[in-house]
Amino acid sequence: MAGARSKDILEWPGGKLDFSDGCLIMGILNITPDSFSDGGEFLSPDAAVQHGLEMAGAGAAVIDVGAESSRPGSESISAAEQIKRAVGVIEKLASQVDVPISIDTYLPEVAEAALNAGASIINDITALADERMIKLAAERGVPVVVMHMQGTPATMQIQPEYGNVVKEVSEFLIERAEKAESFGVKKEMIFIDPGIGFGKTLEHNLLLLKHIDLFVATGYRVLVGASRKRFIGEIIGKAEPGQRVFGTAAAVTLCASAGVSIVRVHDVAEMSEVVKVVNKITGAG
Ligand code: HH2
Repeated sequence: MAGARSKDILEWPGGKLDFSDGCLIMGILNITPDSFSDGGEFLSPDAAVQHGLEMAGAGAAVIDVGAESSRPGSESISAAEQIKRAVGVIEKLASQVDVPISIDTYLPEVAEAALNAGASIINDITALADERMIKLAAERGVPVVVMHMQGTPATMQIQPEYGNVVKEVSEFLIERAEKAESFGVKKEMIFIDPGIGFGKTLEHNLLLLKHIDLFVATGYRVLVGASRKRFIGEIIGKAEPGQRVFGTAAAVTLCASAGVSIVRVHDVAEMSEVVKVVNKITGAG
């Protein structure tokens, strides 16, 4: 029997994503000395490009390049330094892979340099707080990820508080998404992301994931980044991020079955298999 899904292809200048089979994988490429899980592993440009190629080969539909860690307690680094770390890697990667590359930054200067180097998606953990970022996304016609965070990475885990976390986060994301639309970003180019671990306690993260279907029901595509995060370690008693792969698989399964469009992960080969099986099950009939 043929699958129940219809064709669902997102195309823009410089890229294309095919959601017809369901959820897709975004592979994380951190060119940083201090990321919480893989800091320092891919700081050399050659190692970073190699890892990007491996992730594309292992099933990543998007490669997300980040040049600044946003782990709890991290400090920001300059646009010039981020550009120095990211641009050469993006240029090389873009010439060798046919999957789109996203740039994980909230600085318009970094996003623009990355787009000029061959990236074609903007992943903004500050939900387009800087209007120049919205204008850039509108001008270039590229997809944007609009992520929720309470506070800043330096302070966000000190004492996160919400009345109703699901309601507050989804209302915030809809407001930011609508603002982007008012600047000319097309609705189908906007991905909303509840920002797992960004100013959230364990309970907040659990509620956001439990009710992730409500985010899907907004009509915006949804992206979730739960990979190897601390809340998983708290549940399974694993302090080492690399030991949180099965815990990540549980969160990925839940997201993919709830209709999330993209999961952002470190373990691309493993999560590709997880998502393939979930997509087959949800698309059956
Ligand atoms: N999480 C991290 C970074 N960027 N972007 C989106 N859209 N959603 C996320 O959940 C998200 C993100 C943090 O994870 P990681 O990149 O592995 O670590 P670090 O920030 O320490 O580099």
